[in-house]
Amino acid sequence: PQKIYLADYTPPAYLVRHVELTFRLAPKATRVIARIQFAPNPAAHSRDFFLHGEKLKLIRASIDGTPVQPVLVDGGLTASVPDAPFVWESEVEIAPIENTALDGLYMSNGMYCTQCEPEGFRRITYYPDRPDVMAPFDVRIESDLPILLSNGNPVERGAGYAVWHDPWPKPSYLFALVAGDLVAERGAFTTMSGKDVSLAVWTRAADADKASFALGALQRSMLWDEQAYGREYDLDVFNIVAVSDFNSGAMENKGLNIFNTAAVLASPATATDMDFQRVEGVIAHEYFHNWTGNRITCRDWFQLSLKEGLTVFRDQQFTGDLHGHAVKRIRDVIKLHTRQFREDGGPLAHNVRPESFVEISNFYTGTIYEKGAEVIRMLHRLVGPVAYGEALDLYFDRLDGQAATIEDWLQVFQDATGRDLTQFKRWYQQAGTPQVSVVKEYADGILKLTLRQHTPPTPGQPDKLPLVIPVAIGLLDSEGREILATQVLEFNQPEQCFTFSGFDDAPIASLLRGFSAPVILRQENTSEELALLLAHDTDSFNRWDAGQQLARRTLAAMVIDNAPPSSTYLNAMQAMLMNEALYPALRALILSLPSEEDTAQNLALAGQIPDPDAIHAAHEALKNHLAEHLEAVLPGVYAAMQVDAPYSPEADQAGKRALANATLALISRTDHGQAAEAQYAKADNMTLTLGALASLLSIGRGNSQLAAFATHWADDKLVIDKWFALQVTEAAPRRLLNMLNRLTALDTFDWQNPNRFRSVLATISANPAGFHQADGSVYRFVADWLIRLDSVNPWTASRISAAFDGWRRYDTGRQALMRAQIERIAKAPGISREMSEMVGRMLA
Ligand code: HT7
Ligand code: ZN
Repeated sequence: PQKIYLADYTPPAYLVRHVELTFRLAPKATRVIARIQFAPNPAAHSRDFFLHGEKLKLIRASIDGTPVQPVLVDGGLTASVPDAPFVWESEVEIAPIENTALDGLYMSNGMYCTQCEPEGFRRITYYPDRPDVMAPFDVRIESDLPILLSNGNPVERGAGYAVWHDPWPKPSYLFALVAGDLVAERGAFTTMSGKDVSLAVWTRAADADKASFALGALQRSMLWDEQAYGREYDLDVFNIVAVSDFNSGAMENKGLNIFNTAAVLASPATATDMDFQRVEGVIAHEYFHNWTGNRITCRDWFQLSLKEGLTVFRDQQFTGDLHGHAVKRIRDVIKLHTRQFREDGGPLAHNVRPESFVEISNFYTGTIYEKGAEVIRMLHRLVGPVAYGEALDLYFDRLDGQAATIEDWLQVFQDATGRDLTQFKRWYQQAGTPQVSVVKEYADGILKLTLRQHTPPTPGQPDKLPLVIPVAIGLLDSEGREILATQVLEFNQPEQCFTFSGFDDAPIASLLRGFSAPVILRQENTSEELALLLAHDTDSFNRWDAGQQLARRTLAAMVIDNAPPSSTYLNAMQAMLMNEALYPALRALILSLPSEEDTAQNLALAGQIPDPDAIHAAHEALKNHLAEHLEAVLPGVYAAMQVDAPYSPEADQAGKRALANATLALISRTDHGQAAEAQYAKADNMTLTLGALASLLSIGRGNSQLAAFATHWADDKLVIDKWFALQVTEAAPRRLLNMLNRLTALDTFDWQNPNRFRSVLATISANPAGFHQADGSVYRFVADWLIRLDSVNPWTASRISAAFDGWRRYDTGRQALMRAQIERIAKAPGISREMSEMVGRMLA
C-alpha cells in the first residue's frame, strides 16, 4: 500500500466556492446529485483536476452544463476542465444499506446517517475530499422519513423533502445527513451576544427518556466555551443525533453532531456515573470542535492533533472546572498511562504529528488525542493561563475560516508570548515517552536535584533530542508540612541541576505535581517518603501517585521475589481510607490498584519479562491482603458512603458510590459476597448494580444475578453491552476462552454492531492474564474475529488489532504465538488497507 508523506503536501489545484447536493434516499439505490462551483487555486502547483470517489456508480457528469466523460481512475476520477471558474455536476448512485463499514452514507436501524471523517465523503459523491478545501453547502434531502437533517440552518420543509443551508465554509469531512423516524429532546440557548439557538437531541422513541442529560451537558458546554474561551455558537440550530451503529464515540459535523448511542444516552437506571461523565465529556468535546476543528480546521490529516489535542485539552479543562480538577486529572493520567504510554513504547509509536501514513484512520490514537492534549497542557503551564488566553484569542482571530498547521499554532504562541518554541516543537516531532531520572543530594541546608532525560528509540527514530519538560515541584518537611509551594522548573537539557536552599533538614520533594509532563519519572524515593507524600502532599494528584508508586513497588516485589505485600503500603492504605478529610472519589482512586497492564509496563521498564499469570496472581493476592488488613474498617467506610437522596450523577454522590463500590469489592473477598448480594438486590441505579455484580463475579459468584440482569435488560442494547463486557473482564483467566466462545455463540452477539463487538473483543485487553493464555488459544480467537470483522468493518477491526502491539514484551513462547497470529491476519485473503498497515507496523 502507498504511503503518504507530510513533506509531499501540495495545495489543492482547484478551490470550491459552493456546493449544492441533492439526495434521493433509497436503501439500495440512493441518488446523489452534486453541483459544485470550482475555481482554479492561484496558490496551486498544478492544474490537474482530480476528484476523490470510492464505491460510487457514476450516472452522469457535466461541466458548465455540457456532458463530459471523466476518466475513472483508482480512488476517483480526472477530467479536463477550463482554466477559469466552472460548474461541475454529477449524479451518482450508492447503496447505503450495503455499507457495513459505517463510513460515508449508511443505515442503522432503518435510519440513514453519515460518517465522513476522515475520508468518507468520497463514498457519497466525487469531490476533492481533503480538509483544506472548504466551502458553504446547500443540501436538499428527498425522503418520506419524518426527520430529515443536515448541516447548518433549516431553509425549507415540504412533503417528502427538506432543504438545509450551511453558510460556514467547511471541509467535506464535516458534512452530515440524517434521515429517520426520530424524536427530539428540545432546548434552547441564548448566546452571549443575545442570539437564540434551538437545540435538539434526536433519538429513537424508545430512548426518549435518556436524552435530557445530554441536552443539559450541551447547554453547560455552550456556556463554558463563552466564559472560558470567549467563543459563541454561530448557527440558529444545533442538532445531536444518537446512532446505535457507530465506529467511534461521536462526530463534530457542523451543526449536526452524530453520536454513538453509548456516548449520548444516559438515565440513572441504565448508565453508570462514569457513563454520565463520559456523555458530558463527549458532548463538550464535540461542541468545542465547533471552534477548534470546524472554524479552524486542519490543512491536512498530518495536522490531526491540531484539532484533537486542543479539543481534548479543552474538554479536560471543562470537566475539571465543573467537577474538580484533581479527580479528572487522575482519571486522564490513568488513561494516558494505559493507552498512550503503551502505544509509545511499542511498534505503533508515532509522533503527535506523524510524518507518513498509509491510512489516516489508523492514527486516531492515544498519541494524537491524549498526548496531543498533554503537549498543550505543557504549553499552558509554561506560558501561564493569561498568556495562554491571549494566544488563543490570537489563534481564533488569525486563523478563523482557515485550514491550519501545527506551525501556525506554534507561531501564534511565539507571537503572543515572545517565547521561542523551536525546542518545544520537538514534542510534535519525536515519538516515545521520555524517561526522567532524578538524583537528590542534600548537604548543609542545600537540596540539589539532578535531572536526566532520555527518550528511548522508536520505529524510524533511533536518536532523540532533549525536550522542554516543565517539572512542577513542591517541597515538604519531614512532618509533611509544605515548605515550598509549587514551582515550575524548565528542564530542557539532557542533564540539569536545580538547587534549593535554606533548610534545617533534608526536605522531601513532590515532583511532577499534577503530572506536569507526559514522562516516566524514575526517582529513588523510600517507601516512607512515599507514605508521607500520600498522607500529606498538598497536591492531590501526587498523593494518588505516591499510593500508586507504593502499590507498584509492592506488586513488583510480589511478582519478582514472591515477597509478602509491604506493610508500609497496607498501613498507608488504612490511614488514607480512614482520613475523612480526603473526599470519597479521591479515596476510591487511591485504593484502586494500578492495572495489570500498568504492572506489565512497569516490569518491562525494569528489564523484566512480564509474566501475565504471575502478575494476575500478585494482583489477586494483594487485593486479598488488603481485604484482610482492612477488614475491620471497610464496613464502616462502606456504610458511610450510602446515599439516601434521589440519584444524581453529580460529583459528590458519584464519589460516594465510587468508594462504596471500591470497598465492596474488598469486602466481598472476606464476606463471600453477602454485602454485594444485598447491594445488588436494593440498587436503584446502574452504578451500584454493576458494582455489586462485578464484586460477585470477581469472587466466582453472581450467576443468578447475571441471568436476572440479562432478562431484565433484554431490550436495552447498551445495558446488554455492559453485561457482555463485565463477563469478559471478570472471567477467571483460564475460563476466558470458554466464556468467549459461549458469549459469541449467543444470538444477541450481533457482531457487526461495533459496540457489541467491542464489548467482547476489545474488552479482552482488560483481562490480560486471560488474553495471554500460554497456549495462545485466546490470541487465535481474537485473530479469527478480527479477520472476520475486517471484511465488513476495517476501521473497528484495525483499531482492536492494537491488542497485539505489546507482543515483543513477552516470553519467547508467547512472542511466537502472537507473532503467528499477527502474520496470519497479514496474510488473510482480502485484508483491508487499514488492517494491513496495522499488522505491518506491528511486525516491522
Ligand atoms: N473527530 C471525530 C473522529 C471520528 C472518526 C474517525 C474515524 C472513523 C470514525 C470516526 N468518528 C468520529 C471524533 C472526535 O474526535 O471528536
Ligand atoms: Zn475530537
